[in-house]
Amino acid sequence: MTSRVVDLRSDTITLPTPAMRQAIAEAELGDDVWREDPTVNRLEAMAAEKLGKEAALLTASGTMSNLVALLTHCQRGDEVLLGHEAHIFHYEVAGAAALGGLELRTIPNDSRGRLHPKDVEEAIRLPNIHYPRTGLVCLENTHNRCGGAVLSEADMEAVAQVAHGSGIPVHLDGARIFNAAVALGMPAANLASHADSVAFSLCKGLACPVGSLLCGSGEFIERARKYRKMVGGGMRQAGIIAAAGIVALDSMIDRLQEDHDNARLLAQGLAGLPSLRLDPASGQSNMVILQVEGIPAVEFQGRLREAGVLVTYMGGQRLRLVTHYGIERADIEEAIQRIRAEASALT
Ligand code: TLP
Repeated sequence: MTSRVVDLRSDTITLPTPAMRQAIAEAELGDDVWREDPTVNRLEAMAAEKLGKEAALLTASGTMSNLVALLTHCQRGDEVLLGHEAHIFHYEVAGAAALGGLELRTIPNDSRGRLHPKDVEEAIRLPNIHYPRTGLVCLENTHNRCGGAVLSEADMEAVAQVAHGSGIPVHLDGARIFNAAVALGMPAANLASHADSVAFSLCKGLACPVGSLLCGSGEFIERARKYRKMVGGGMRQAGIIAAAGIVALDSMIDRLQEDHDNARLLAQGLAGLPSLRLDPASGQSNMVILQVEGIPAVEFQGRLREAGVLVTYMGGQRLRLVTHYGIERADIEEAIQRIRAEASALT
């Protein structure tokens, strides 16, 4: 039995593997703004291939990939349609509004992270002197604030059909698209095929220290490259980052299944307690969301911290627990015991 702190705050806290550290040390480098970093070029080609797109662009973060995507798809004054629980809406500092002059218009996400195609259809602006232009529809898969919910290919296709039917492109915030692909047992390219651009993260379950890839058509990525430079994201010997990304794409994707197994175990271990309710998608990928009853969720979060389990506060009465590289089955068993003990003190 372990007595160490079980840190389930996020998969962003993962540390690079020994193979990544070695690849970083040995990476062949050049100036990537001049497109002369062979390691970056290799990673971008690999990412494009994995996602079934023509090209890819390495950026500093998921936030930067999403911002660059929005800037590239839209013009100032456009409206972007996205779910009310979207990461782009909640956690990206309104960059699209501040830097892109874009209006973010939310439509409801259901508890499984989905957008209803009918809601998307109704929100698309008709030509009218008073209206902004609808410039983009955004999806998120897996869905962070919906407890790691996995959108099926059909869910994505239904929304894409509506958007594309009105000539509107679709961007996928696929920070955890490989979690979705592993959960569904299908290539990530199948999911990506319903989006015109896809951003995915290297620094979450794939355990890289830094980085994200924006993928799309060759023409789109050419324009995105310019916007990346504009937001200060033209990095020089970025092969240092890309080297770890290559290791991740080669060897860290299938491992995500372990995180999903651990999340399912966690969800099962916490189910049925009178003072804790689980959001419906809990355990679908690498997350569990708890609704705390009886005391403020932040207070319960504090009690869990005292008991050696770190979790994230998600607003309202919700706490998020994320499984990731570095968390073993024994840690989950320990976390379940500690959380159950704290929860039973509430009743
Ligand atoms: N999510 C982080 C926090 O920002 C909340 C986390 O701990 O989960 N899209 C999605 C769906 C994300 O979950 C995140 C990060 C991002 C984009 C942004 O990625 P980074 O942190 O690399 O900018």
